[in-house]
Amino acid sequence: MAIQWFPGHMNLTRKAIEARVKDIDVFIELLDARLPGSSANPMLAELTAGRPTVKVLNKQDLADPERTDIWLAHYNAQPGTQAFALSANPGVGEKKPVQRLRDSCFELAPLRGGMVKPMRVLIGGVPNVGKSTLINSLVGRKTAKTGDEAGVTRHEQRFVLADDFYLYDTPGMLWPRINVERSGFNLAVSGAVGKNAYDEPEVALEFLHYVAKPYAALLKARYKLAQTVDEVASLTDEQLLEAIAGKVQAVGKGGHVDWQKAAERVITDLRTGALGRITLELPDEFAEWQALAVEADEARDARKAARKPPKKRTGKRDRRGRQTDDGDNAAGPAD
Ligand SMILES: Nc1nc2c(ncn2[C@@H]2O[C@H](COP(=O)(O)OP(=O)(O)OP(=O)(O)O)[C@@H](O)[C@H]2O)c(=O)[nH]1
Ligand SMILES: [Mg+2]
Repeated sequence: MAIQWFPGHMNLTRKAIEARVKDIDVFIELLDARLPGSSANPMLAELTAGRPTVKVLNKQDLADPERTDIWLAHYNAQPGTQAFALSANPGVGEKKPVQRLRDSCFELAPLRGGMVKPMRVLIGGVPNVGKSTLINSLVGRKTAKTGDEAGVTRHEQRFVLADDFYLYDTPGMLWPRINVERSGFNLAVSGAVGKNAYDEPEVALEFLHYVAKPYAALLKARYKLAQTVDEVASLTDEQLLEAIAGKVQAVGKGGHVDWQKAAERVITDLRTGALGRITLELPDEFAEWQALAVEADEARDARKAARKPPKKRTGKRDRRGRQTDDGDNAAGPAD
């Protein structure tokens, strides 16, 4: 089942951003460095089209550094886009990259600054990606509410970084139909989707399906699995979750596997970084998933169109009372 989560407050956020965007000088799009493709919200891109944009790959401390470089090269190659990676969480990252973000805003909007033309920056992104944390780091104190769950910020809020520099924090937003199925799973496992909108075992299995090959060594190390790295890489998703369950006290006396408990453990270990630095997608892979999703959508639309009932007769009659519909009977009897 594809994962979808677009509660009412996200629709309100969409409207609030739409109204605000004309008064904005720079848009900072916060992406999750572990899923830099899937966490890019197409609806936000549409709403902020034409605005100078900085793409920030946040939570870089949790992401695979080699893959982060690949994603940065990918985004920096796009015209009019500046991208860099950082950790908004001051406990984890360095302060410097956060300060650099300020400079980037002035580079992108050089005519702003001073009391008359203050710099106005909107920070947006999917839920739980670290928007409010970044605001706190930029302002230098804990002023915006943050929390380790999706949907902490509920309303747009303005923060004053300096007399001539305003920041707008926005609630995390997804989009009404996530058509790339793997994006839904990656968003869910990262913590961007509300808890009730997905099934933990399904999300954990999909996660293991992806990471088993590139990150088998991390899985083996974290769960002290008996199998060799190669064996771990070739287990099925269920076998792998079962092997993990055996190591995290998620197997009952009769050998009954507690899939929910094992899944929750795997998900938490990814979110906290206990599993190691993992990135769930590469630019080429993501492009492929998108292309497949477009194909699937087209096939779906074609099936829908084919199911449409045949055109009804219009029931119009000419002056002599004969049927004039343009369907099968259009020829009608000759005089
Ligand atoms: N490891 C790590 N954790 C981070 C980083 N940035 C934010 N976090 C954590 O991510 C969680 C979410 O942070 P928030 O700032 O509340 O996220 P948000 O984007 O404002 O979330 P919503 O308001 O729900 O949309 C918190 O537990 C933060 O401590 C980071 O760079 N690294
Ligand atoms: Mg927030």
